[in-house]
Amino acid sequence: MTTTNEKLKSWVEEMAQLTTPDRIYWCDGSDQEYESMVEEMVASGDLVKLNQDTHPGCTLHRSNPDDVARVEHLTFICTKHEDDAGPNNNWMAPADAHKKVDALFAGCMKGRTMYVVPYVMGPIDSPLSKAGVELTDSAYVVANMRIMTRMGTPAMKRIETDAKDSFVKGLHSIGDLDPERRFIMHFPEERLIKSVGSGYGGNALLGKKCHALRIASWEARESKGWLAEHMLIVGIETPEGEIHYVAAAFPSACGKTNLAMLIPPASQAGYKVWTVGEDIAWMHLGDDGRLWAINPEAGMFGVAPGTGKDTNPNALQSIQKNTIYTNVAVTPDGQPWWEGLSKEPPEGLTDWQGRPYKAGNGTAAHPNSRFTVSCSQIPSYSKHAEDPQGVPISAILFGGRRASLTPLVYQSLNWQHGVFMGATVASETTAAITGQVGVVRRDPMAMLPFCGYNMGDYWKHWLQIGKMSDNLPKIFHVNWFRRNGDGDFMWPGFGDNLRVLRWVLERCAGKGEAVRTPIGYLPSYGAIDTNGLDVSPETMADLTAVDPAAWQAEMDDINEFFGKFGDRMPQELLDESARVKAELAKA
Ligand code: GTP
Ligand code: SPV
Ligand code: MN
Repeated sequence: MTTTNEKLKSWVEEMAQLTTPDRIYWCDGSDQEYESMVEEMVASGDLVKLNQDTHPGCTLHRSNPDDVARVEHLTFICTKHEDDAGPNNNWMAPADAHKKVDALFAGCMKGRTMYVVPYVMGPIDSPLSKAGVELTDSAYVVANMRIMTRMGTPAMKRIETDAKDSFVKGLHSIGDLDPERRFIMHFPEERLIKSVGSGYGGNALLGKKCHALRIASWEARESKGWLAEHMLIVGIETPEGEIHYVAAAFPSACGKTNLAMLIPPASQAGYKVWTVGEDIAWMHLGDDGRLWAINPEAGMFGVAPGTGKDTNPNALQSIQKNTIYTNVAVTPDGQPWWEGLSKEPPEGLTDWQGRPYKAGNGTAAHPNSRFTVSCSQIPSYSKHAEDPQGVPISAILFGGRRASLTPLVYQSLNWQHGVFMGATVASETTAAITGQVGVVRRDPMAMLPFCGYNMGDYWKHWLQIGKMSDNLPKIFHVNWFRRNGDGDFMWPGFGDNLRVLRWVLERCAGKGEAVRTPIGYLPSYGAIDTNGLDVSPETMADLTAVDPAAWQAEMDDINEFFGKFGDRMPQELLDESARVKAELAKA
């Protein structure tokens, strides 16, 4: 196979000249192709077959122990002007970046196959979807792309019939997996991604963070009227049978997958939850002035640890078949295992590195171990998830993982204040990125690692959307992760987060009791249904209160952060900050 698209054909030839693969293989995305690639990887040791009686179609990949998460310090936005990348990104001049990575790409596919992977992000026939082509020398990446995107012949058709040749180009090689020779480079002005030296997740599956967030966020601002966001999309069906859609941005490993498929607790009879997306949302302004969201992805690359029958039974059920596991542990009879699947590690476990499990060696599964599975296997997958126009969003939630300060939930006073709330999200770092875990950092809109341009301009884009419609979603901030003096979570989380979503939807409907404070509307005492919960009234009061002194300190930190953006900083957010600070001083 090849292609009738001349631009694609010549780019593939050029990249083959650079990387010198032994073979070029054009992927069609068929079941047969997937199965034969899996067999090849099992033969080469790249994949291990899991227990086919309990987990049919499931395999395990053990990545290089130095290649287990996204590498933010090696991720670059390469624009002509450094200011266009902004203080939120690493920047390199395009010519320098090309030179640097092309030296690593030179001859790197010798002895290997170059796979040509055409893909579409979004429902295959949606006008909102976008195409790309990833060239990679990793069969594991191809198998994952097949699950995560609409990959193969239908995608190629779309690319060949697009007169504008708007597909995004991605060149990927695992190289020698040396962290010293690893770079994830983005050239938004060329609609191009070059990634070398990693085979893991967002570093290597270029449709996900590189295309659907970094390149797409750039494009969304340029063409106006839409947003590419690190957000889940979930539909809440009320006992009356109305479905309201919520989009929520939480940083990596802060609960998007879990919220997207929560199961209502017994006390919340009549509610149903429908999953549309669990990591990325593209939201377009509709003719009705509402924001309509599609999920550009077709699969999930979800965090394994913590996924259990009490926390996320929907996810657990999704991953019993046709799933690629990465860096989990294995039981003696070949079943996948991770911390949180059961209380104690089973006897005779093999850890994520393939060694007999020993308590002294750290966790059995890597903290950022993951599963790759098609969304079609999610029991709560929405029948509207493939709607070409997307689903209308009623509320946007921002949130982070913070042991103290930020309340369980509060609502912005208006769109501008909501943008301020998103811009000031802070969260404790997690194992999803290499580096220290548990350090609070600012992660605006959960997009710090994913915004493909200057964050100051990104906030302006958000504010601009606010001026284009008066029918936009209401904006809220949530925090499921407050801890008490003993270090225990104060809020039960997971399924019980529905109680918070109910208050959110009541507020959207102009109901739901709230108290206005300097930081926004907080739920009035008793406004959140705690019926049947083991949460004391004191804890509830604590979770829905503002501590003015602590918030003053927070405002100083926010202003210091805003200071980094210099003349790209939108005045509206500085005004908002000054307002909150002044109101706190009077509180
Ligand atoms: P990425 O895929 O990295 O973007 O992560 P995510 O935002 O989808 O996070 P995910 O839902 O996978 O959750 C990450 C971790 O947080 C898991 O270990 C969950 O068990 C845990 N978690 C999710 N929701 C809650 C919650 O409401 N309360 C508590 N305490 N933990 C939660
Ligand atoms: C994240 O880190 O936000 C993820 C995992 O969703 S990865 O695909 O590796 O970026
Ligand atoms: Mn994510």
